Amino acid sequence: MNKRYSMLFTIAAVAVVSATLFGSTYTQTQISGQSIDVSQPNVDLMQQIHDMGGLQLVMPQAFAETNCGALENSGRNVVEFNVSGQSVDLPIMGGKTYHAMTFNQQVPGPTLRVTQGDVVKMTLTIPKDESTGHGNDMHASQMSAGAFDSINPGESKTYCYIAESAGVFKYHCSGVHILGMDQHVLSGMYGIAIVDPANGYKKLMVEKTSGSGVLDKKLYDADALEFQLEYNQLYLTPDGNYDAGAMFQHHNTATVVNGMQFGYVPNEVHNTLIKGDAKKNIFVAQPWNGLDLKQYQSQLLYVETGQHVRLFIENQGNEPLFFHIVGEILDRVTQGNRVQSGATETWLLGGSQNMIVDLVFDEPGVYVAVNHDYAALFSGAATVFVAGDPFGLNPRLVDAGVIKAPVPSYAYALGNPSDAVPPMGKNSIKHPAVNVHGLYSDDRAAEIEAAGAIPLWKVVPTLPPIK
Ligand SMILES: [Cu+2]
Repeated sequence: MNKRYSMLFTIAAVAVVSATLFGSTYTQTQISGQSIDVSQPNVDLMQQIHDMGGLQLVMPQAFAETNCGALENSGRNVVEFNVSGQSVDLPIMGGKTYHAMTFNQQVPGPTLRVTQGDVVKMTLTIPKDESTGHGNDMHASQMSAGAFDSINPGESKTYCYIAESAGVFKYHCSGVHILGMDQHVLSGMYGIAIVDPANGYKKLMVEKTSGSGVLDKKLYDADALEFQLEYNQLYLTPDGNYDAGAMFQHHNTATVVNGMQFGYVPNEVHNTLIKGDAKKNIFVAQPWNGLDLKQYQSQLLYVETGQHVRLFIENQGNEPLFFHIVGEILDRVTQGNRVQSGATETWLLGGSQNMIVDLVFDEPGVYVAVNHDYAALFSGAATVFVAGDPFGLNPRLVDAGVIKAPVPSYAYALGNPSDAVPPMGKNSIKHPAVNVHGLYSDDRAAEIEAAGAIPLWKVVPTLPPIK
């Protein structure tokens, strides 16, 4: 913040106003037409501006502090968010790896979840052996990446802000003094912060006509089963390095959802359950098929029919996202905390845009969430939701002892993938089980497992055979 004092502003009208912000004097300028050196604020200057008709500005408390000071002791709930900038090699479709840059050895980075009004205390640490510096820009913080700047290997930097506005917000590496930001973000250094509204989420009203054609309004409780989906692209050379030339031409190598192409499609377990043969693929693309792929084996997203489902969606990439779910209608689309649409088929998100989709899957079935741009869809943006028990597996799962009684979704038997499940928030329904899935390094996968997610590659071979 002190930088603001030392800058010579060419200003046009008026208002340099001092306000007391956390015990320090803060100066704000507006444009008017004369030069004032605000590095030397004094009473005469303030009086002069006041006489010119200066405006009284009240700065939002959300203004971030690079030295946490008063914000940390403001009496608000303080949520610590510690991330580490680390380059690691991670797999891509086709059996190769690429040189990923990550927060905490995972792509996307960990999701921060807070309630509107909380103070976020964010610390970025760069290990000594990391090959490059990194920066940070959290869009929820209302602080520019330039103010955070970047830090070098072996260093750590903390800042605090109040999560003032509800919604979904991107965070990302800002490169080294902003340079290389594209490379760092498109190589994996991105994530989201979910800021729950202070008063919680709203109930969901779904209007449909019943069989007789009568308008049927159904109100669902605000509590919902939640998922997070982050869309991005990879621009890679054949040896797995970032290809800036390809990026400038918007010529991507892959479209990824939560870091992986086709990360949420059936795998050999589903093939076995449905076709009785692990090798008989039941979906057009099953690239991550096999228990030997451990945390990278594709997993499906399971929901119950008639359940309020909430999706937090961020376009982290360079290309538009035409979000559509085949066979479904998006019952409500919210951006920030304002409803944008209801009963809509597809919603468009540009780069660094987000939305919250609320919907209810009425009928048992398989529903594919896609980027309705065919290039994106066919290069990775197909995400399969399974609602209810469309394959009639309940009796067989009960017979085999996998579950004790019929269940309303396969999540009770197989769990939902950890990288698609955000941290619990104000109106979250707990998932019946969570399995280890994601573009995690082995070390990170072990941490996710230690936190309670089930490693299916270890558990599935121990299950009794399902006939
Ligand atoms: Cu970086």
